[in-house]
Formats: sequence, structure tokens, C-alpha cells
Amino acid sequence: MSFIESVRARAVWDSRGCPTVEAEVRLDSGARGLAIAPAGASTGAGEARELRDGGERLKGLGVDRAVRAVNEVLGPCLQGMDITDQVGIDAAMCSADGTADKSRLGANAITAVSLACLWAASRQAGLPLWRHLSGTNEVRLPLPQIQIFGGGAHAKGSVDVQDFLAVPHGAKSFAQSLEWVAEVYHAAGKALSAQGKSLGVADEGGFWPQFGSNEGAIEALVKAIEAAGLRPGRDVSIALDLASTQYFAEGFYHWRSENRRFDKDQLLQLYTRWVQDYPIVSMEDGFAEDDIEGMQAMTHALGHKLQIIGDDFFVTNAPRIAERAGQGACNAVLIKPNQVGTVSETRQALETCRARGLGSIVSARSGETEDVSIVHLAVGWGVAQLKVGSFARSERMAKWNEGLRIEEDLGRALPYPHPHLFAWQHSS
Ligand code: 2PG
Ligand code: MG
Repeated sequence: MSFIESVRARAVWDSRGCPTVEAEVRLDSGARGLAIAPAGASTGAGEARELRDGGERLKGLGVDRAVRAVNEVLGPCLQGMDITDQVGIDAAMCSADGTADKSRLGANAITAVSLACLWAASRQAGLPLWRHLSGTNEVRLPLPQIQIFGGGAHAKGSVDVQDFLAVPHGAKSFAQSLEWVAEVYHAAGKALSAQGKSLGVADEGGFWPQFGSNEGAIEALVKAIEAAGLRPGRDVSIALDLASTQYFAEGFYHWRSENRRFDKDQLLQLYTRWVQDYPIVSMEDGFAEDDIEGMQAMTHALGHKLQIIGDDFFVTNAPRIAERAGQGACNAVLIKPNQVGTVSETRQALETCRARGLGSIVSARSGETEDVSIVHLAVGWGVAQLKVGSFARSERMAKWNEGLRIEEDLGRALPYPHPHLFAWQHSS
């Protein structure tokens, strides 16, 4: 057994140049774990709360209070605990915080410490984190969802839909899936430059498009898949994160870029046509975080041929997943550790998905760093899909590259991707 000797935190910087919390856990054996909390921009109202300093400095985003919460409260509280007892460690942090949303000590502080403990435990066991988590279970690499165009809260003034993503479900290995998406990404960039529509890249590295409409971005993505020499719908399909909470107000969905507004029925009609006209396999947050009726209608109408993901809708919260899935809303759940704040609660959310027959996708946030924990969680926990943003910027590439290293360790002997994924595409 090995025990926690110290837990310290420091402020570091994320991919948007904003401060975030890094935690460092040291064991009596000398083993060490390090992890950094990510940060969202299109956050759900039900997420665990970050602790930020407020005030003028750094637009109020400083994390000195969260760092102090680690150094003065969480560290002393965890000192001496058995590092293999992740559930106990996380429970101790939750009770030290004492709030339902982790707002006293901060979900940024608690997430960083929880993940750093997990890394320390894997180091102590002498195993890569994914192997430490998987035990003797068979594992394989997840199928990626990779952003090609970014919009919404990640590219202000662009289109309203947040993520236009490529899903390379026809690839035979993780390495091949990345190579295919690289071709699509570069083909998309080339086409945008040729048309004079490139505005650089959005928060997650996807191109920041100047399209006249949201549908225009979908058309451009289909063309980019073709230009890359790949077959839309057979090799590479499309996923959308509508992030619709961002433009829902007073019962209507408002698309500023097109000066249009939709009621629930009209929005569902539009989605239904898109699914007919384009090779779309997955749609996330198609209705707003509390629009249970909209999500139920969407799942009822399209759930047999489409992955319908709840992100802000579920906020990685096990009781909320159980309740809302029981009402027939969504058939898959986005899993983001910092939405709920600890490794154990993230695991509970995943177990709830499995018990209810829901799909799951481990996801990064729009504000990220070099931290690669989520790749290990996805592989080690056997989650079939991974969403990390685009195919540019090192906070994203660090994760894709970590997946390549893990695939090499595994020897690529396993079937890829997970065979049940998007089965209707393979058989069409
Ligand atoms: C999402 C994420 C990642 P954010 O909505 O799925 O794309 O965005 O981290 O801003 O919530
Ligand atoms: Mg989302």
C-alpha cells in the first residue's frame, strides 16, 4: 500500500490563455501524479462549478482561490489516504467541499486533484494509466469525433451550430482514422482559402468558417470528405454538436447567423431532413439542456438511425442520466470529468449509461491543455468514442498522439472500431 504524502496545486495556463489548476500528488513511495483541469465555454447550468477569483484581474478568471483550496483544505484532508482508494479520496473531497455543485472549493480544484491521484496510483502500480484502469479487460482504441469547422460559442460571429465533426468509422485502426481525418481537415482548409472564406481557427482548432448558413457548413464538410478521396457515409460520416442551449430563449431556437427562429417542431423537421440529405450519424444537444420534450421527440423520431447525445442535457451526472434516459430522451451521453468533478462520479455516470443501454463518448473541453488523462479514461474504461476537438493545436494533438502511442502498445491486433458502432453505415 502507498499513501498520499502531499497534494499541492499551482496556476497554469490553458489553450485560451486563461488560468487553470494543476495538481501534483506525491506518495510516500516517491511516486507522483500530475493533472490539469480543463474548462468549458458552452457550459451546462447543471455542471459542477469552477472556483474563479472574480474582480478585475485576468477578467475575473484567476484561480488563486482554487489553488489555495487545494493547498490549504484538500491536501491536508487527503494526507495519509491509501492511493488505491479513489472512491474514498473523491468522497473525502466532496464532503470537505460540502456543497452539491462543488462551488466552495471549486470543481476545477477537485477535478485536478482527483485525476492527479489516479495518475499517482497508476505510477505506483508501475502501469500506464489506461492499463491500470482496464485491469485484465480487453481494450481497444476509441473511434474519434474530430471537429473540422467550429462555430457557436467557440467562434463568435460564425455559424450557430458549435461543432461540425468528422467520424471516420470505416477506418481499420486508430492510426488510419487520424490519417483520414487529417486529409479531410486539410481538404476543408484548402477549399475555404480558395473561396476566400477562411477566418483562421476557432477555439478547438476547427476552421472558423464564413459560411452563409449552418447547412452550408455541412455541405462543405461533405465536399471535403470527397476531396480527400473518401466516401461520405461509408468511410467518414458527420457528427454535429448543436449546443442548442446557447441559442434557446423563450421557447424558440434562434439562429442569429441566418436570422431564423424555430419552434420545437420546426427544428425537428429540419434535423429530420438533414439526416435524410447528409451522412450524419450523430447529433449532440439538438435540444436545450432542459427541453426534455424536444429531446424525447427527437429520440422517438430519429433514435433508431442516429446517435443522439446529451451533453449539457446530462452534465455527466449519474442521477440525471438515469432520470432523463428513463423518459426516453437521448440514446448516448457525453462524458466529461470536470462536468461532475471527480473520477469516481465520472465512472458512475458511465456505469449508469451501460446499465441503461446508452452509448457513451468521452470528451475534452473547449479550454484544454497538454493533459492527456481523458484518452486513458476512454481506453481503460472501454469507451467506444472520443471527442477532443479538431486536428490542430497541441492541446488537441497531444491527445490524438497519446492514442497512437497506446495503440502501438496494444499492437493493433484488436478489431477497430468497436464493431457495434454505426452498424447501419457498414451494412448500407
Ligand atoms: C462541448 C464542448 C466541447 P465546451 O460542448 O461538447 O466541444 O464545449 O467545453 O465549451 O462545453
Ligand atoms: Mg457539447
